Amino acid sequence: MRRERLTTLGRADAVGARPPWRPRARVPRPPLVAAVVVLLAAAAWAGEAANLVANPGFEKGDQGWKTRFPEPTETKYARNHEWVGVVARPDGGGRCLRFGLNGAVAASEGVKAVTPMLPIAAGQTYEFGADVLTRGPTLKIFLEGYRAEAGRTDSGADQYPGYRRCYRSVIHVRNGVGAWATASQVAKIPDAERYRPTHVLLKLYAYWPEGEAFYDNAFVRPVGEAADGHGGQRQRD
Ligand SMILES: [Ca+2]
Repeated sequence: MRRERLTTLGRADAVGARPPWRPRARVPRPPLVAAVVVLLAAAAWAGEAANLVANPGFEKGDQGWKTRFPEPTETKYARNHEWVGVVARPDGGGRCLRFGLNGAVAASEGVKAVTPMLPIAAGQTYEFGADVLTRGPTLKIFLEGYRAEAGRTDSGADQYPGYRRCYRSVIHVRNGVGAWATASQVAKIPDAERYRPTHVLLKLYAYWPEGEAFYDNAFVRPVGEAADGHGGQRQRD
């Protein structure tokens, strides 16, 4: 009895009959869905391509990140790399940067990881930041701007041969305590030529109090033509 009923229904479908509960006139969905999928894919591609930071999620370990500071002017950070590691994310899902700060380090120089020089375009506004998680230490994220300038030979302590530091924007991270959060800020890149950086560095930093802190998915990306931003300051040196 039951089998016969199912067979009958199947045959009805096969010849195109519609069950009464299915609306007859319906907007065809596949093209719409396809368009949305294409848009999402394009957005994902654009976002990934736009990030100036290489290895932003630490899936390649600390490749592309400076954690060792052997320069004579960086003696405070001579052991910096000992407090930095790339570990499995505490919540799973890939790897992340871990800072482990003891009391002495937390109370003095803190711990940092820095990108290489990232060339930026004039007339663009940039947003920067990272996913953050702290179990104690205070976090700060710096976007530091430099201009190529021949004759500069200083090295270490945020100085790089061939560059003059001319700009800095800081995120005083207040979220990410005990749970992952995203900290980000739009940097108002100066227009005046003297202060306009040709390159930026992203610096992830942690200090007092002691404990461990994590960074993942760091980014510096253009978000449009130069407009109102905040959080930046011109800097002389
Ligand atoms: Ca990651």
